[in-house]
Amino acid sequence: MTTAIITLVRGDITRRSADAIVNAANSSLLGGGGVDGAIHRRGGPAILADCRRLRASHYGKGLATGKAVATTAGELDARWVIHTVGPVYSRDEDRSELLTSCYRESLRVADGLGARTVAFPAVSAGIFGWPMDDAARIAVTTVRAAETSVEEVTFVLFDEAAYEAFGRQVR
Ligand code: AR6
Repeated sequence: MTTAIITLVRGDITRRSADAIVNAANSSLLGGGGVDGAIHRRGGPAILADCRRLRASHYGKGLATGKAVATTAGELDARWVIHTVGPVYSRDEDRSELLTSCYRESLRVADGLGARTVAFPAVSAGIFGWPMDDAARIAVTTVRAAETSVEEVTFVLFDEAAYEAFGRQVR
């Protein structure tokens, strides 16, 4: 176990090749908008079928915020999708520990699978409303500190503002 190299790219995570692609899911695991919708659209029905099996077995109540679980990657150029549920941003309550947990738990799942390359989106920084600069700080700090067998973590940032926010953290 060591630490992973961090790289940043701008683009669509569903077009990336990696051992594992992380999905910013919701607790239902049954799909949604944003990157979740894109992953299920491009990955095809095998991912949803796996998610339904998880709901029918160990995850009857869904996946808790801050946790992560893997499924097939379907038609994506990856072996696994790791679904993690980010916290909804709140001005009144500090939920950063839950966002930290998403990155830590996703890497723990990746280690269990033997994944060497993992691609992450900016979890919680879209529909869930987390301010991008803070989301980037938590993402980069957590991955930097993680003891993992994953060799390379790529943050795949959808737009220029996200790419720049992550860029400020890795400099
Ligand atoms: N590739 C990379 N990044 C993307 C892509 C893509 N194809 N599409 C969007 N993003 P979001 P959240 C960026 O909303 O905030 C869903 O309904 C996006 O610009 O996907 O964690 C789930 O089911 C933003 O920077 O995830 C949940 O209900 C980042 O990915 C909820 O949204 C995360 O935005 C999760 O919200």
